[in-house]
Amino acid sequence: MSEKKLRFNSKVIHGGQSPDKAYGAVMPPIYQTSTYAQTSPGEHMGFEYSRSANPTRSALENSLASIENGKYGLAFASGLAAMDAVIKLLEPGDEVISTNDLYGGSYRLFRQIFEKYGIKFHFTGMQEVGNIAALINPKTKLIWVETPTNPMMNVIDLKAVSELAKLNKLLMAVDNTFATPYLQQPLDLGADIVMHSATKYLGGHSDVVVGALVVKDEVLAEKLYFIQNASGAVCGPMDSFLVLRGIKTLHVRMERHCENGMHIAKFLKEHPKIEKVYWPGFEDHPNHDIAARQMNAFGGMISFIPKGSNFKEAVSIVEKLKVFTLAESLGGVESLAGHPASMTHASIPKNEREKSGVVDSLIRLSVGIEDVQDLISDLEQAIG
Ligand code: P1T
Repeated sequence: MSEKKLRFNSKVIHGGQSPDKAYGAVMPPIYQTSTYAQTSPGEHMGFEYSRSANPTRSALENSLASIENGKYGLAFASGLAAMDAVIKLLEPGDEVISTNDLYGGSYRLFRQIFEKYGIKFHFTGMQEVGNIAALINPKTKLIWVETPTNPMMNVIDLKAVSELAKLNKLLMAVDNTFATPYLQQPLDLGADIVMHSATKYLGGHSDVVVGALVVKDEVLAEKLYFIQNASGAVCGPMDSFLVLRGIKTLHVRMERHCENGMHIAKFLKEHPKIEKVYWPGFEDHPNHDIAARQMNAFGGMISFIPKGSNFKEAVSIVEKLKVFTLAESLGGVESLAGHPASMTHASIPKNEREKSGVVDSLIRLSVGIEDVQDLISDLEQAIG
């Protein structure tokens, strides 16, 4: 059956894959090699040097392209390395419009690395597409979207943003880390580039740091491949293997992440000591309609604020958790809790971060796939 006809739950297993050419291995071997023998200069079996290409990484890149409904996948050493490659498409003087509520490391990359090279970044609440339109000028080249946002769980209308991008001939990139292609497929909604921290749900087991890009356009793919090879922040063969293995269970893991996430979000919302819960599945979430339209379910990421809480009290809750692990990162099978103001978003100046809602009392949960009753009991004892 042609690959195009496969449904998502089959693509995660078979998409872009074929048995290894040497011995028919069903899983691609970990080609732990830097180089490949040549019979004469330039005569080889398709691989020359593992920065340029490696068979295990190619297997992952083909899988990524398939599950995101793209044509070309590129795997990097981290999510930030993948983002770095996208920004390197730009020239000094170019401008980027980005979500104002995004992963702290993405903000740091933009402001502290690329601004030095003359690229200007604007940050705005993209839930209002008009806010983006107001910032577009002749220097604008790229719209960088993260949805749902980390950690405020705002949802941005990808179709509306892509229409705006096309009208103004701008590139549009979407960080699809929180949703994964199981929940939303940005290329189908008009985005040019999908980016992942594959460290998270795609890998799914908190055992690698990997990044990914997927595109449909051949010219754009060539430009990104040039940067991947010329800058060199590639994903290694062992990590490629681990992410590829993770992707094969993405659909079953995501189903449970979403189900557990819904139960935890409802539990927190009804809890008398909780002030506010940020989860796009609630009908009173300001972007619920868009989320219901562009996502297949609402995911396992939740942020919340305990009532009358401050920095110290929020920290004391996360310290008391026993089944949830207090840690950076998200998207693994195990539940994690984080305190964005002092952890993932500490690199954003306090006044900037608070403007988008990342206050000192905010707690972020990555709901894993454990028994949900154990997770609820853990939150109950920590909240008190
Ligand atoms: O950590 P790395 O693989 O380089 O990916 C960076 C990144 C990019 N985009 C989003 C939405 C992310 O959440 C991340 C990494 N985030 C965390 C480590 C975190 O705990 O939020």
